[in-house]
Amino acid sequence: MSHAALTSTTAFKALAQHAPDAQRWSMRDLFAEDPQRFERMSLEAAGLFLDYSKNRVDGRTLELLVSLARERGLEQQREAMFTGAKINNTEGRAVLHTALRAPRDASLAVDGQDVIADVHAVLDRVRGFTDAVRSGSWLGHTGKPITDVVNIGIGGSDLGPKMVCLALRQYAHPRLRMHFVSNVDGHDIDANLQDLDPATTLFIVASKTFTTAETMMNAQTARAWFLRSAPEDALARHFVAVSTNTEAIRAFGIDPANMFPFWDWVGGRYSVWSAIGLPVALAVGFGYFADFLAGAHEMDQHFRSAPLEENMPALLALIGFWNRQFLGAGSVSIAPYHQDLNRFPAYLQQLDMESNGKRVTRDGQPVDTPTCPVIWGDCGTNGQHAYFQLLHQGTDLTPIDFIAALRPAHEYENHHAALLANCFAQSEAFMKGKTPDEVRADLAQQGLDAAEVERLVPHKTFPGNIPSNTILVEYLTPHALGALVALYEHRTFVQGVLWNVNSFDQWGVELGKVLARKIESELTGQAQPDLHDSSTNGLIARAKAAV
Ligand code: G6Q
Repeated sequence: MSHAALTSTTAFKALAQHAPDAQRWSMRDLFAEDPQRFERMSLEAAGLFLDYSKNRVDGRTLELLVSLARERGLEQQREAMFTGAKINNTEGRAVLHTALRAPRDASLAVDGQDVIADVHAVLDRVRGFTDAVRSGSWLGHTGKPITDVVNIGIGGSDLGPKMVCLALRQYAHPRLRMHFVSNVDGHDIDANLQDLDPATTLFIVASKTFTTAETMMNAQTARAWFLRSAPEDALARHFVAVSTNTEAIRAFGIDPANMFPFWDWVGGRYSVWSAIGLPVALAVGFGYFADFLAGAHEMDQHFRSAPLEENMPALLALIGFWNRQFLGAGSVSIAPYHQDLNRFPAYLQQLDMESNGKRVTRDGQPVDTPTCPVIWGDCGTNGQHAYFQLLHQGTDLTPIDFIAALRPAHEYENHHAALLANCFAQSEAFMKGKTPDEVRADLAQQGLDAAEVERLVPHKTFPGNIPSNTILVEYLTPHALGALVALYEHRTFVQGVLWNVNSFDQWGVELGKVLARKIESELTGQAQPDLHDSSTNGLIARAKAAV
């Protein structure tokens, strides 16, 4: 395993030598030269299909990338993660989101504790509780079943359950409406509580640390809102908590019987598989939640055992790395051609940017290449009518991940054909572009005179050669979604190994948790304004004058 600077590894040097040629390749030519390219550069795993043929790579590029992964110790580090080694070396923690979806008969000890038994004990409690709420046997304090569930959490305690509840809305319980409050901005909780009846509302306070200021403030506000119309002893029927911090939950006044624990070896952004997924299990039922876990587990097994040359997360990661390091792609656009995946880009944004948005290696040395690109995106076809312009003709190279389901969960077949046609047409257009001669031929056919044709040619030319991956599922089932999320988790892991960064800490996010405290006390008058810079002083003064 190499801890050498990335650029000094043998495989990186070989890639750097190979790159100038590869940078000149046109994907049109690569396809023309190899009729088998699609067969060669696509694969199936855990019910997902990945086409990575529309990338500026050939067999040699992939070979060199796989060599780099080996030289960086990917296989050993993968095994270290799966077996509970403390690979989160700045927090001294194991990284075991994979254990959250391991079957009951698996076994894994961390610090002498059987984590699989712990995981399934909590899952059994999740099943019991969610069955009761869904069946209507869990009653609010006036004897009515729950109709509305409000998850209060932020970051990893919000983005996962929210994304999955939206993605699986087809499976949702007809009586239960799900709400998510994350922002400390009172407009968020205000909008969410607008039409709710406290007597039929269940609050989930979700916080790994149970100290996060936004979540604590929203939870206190929800508690006060609830107690306006209910007695204290009704809280136990309406407030549950998910956390690793039992003491703090008790101090908040939540019944210990209503606590769903998880563990410090689950990172926030990797926690949807734990009791943080409680809103998902409530919405779709424990059976489908278990399918979601099973889909992820199938991807885990593929990732853990498939040779790197045929390993879907590894290939996705290696190609992303190639695009970043050697084609200069500073961002990646995620384009789900599925409306129910509309929160997926935001979810991936946290997963990837919080994990690999790092500038020092695991040993504290400055990295010697760029690391995580910016991840962003929105649903196709909406993006096509907005920012796709920049992707087609802007000055930066932005690779795209297309994600689609072959079959819809609705009956409007004509819509689905139109959707898929757009998805495939875009990936083709990004690859092929449109040459000046093709533009000329088009315009001439429309009867434009020669001068007008030449005036328009530069504007209507598309460089193409823009890399993309296409990921297909048959239906967007809980199983497929689990596999899809795990695919991206492992992609992030592999890239972290290549860059030799700790993908499992988040000191930049921790900073945000303390920064605001001082100014908040100045704003609310508890502390005398300190001397900040003139801008910050001026902004505080304006806010105080407006109160
Ligand atoms: C995730 C991050 C971060 C975290 C939130 C909420 O990996 O650490 O997004 O999830 O800051 O933290 P709590 O769950 O502790 O409230």
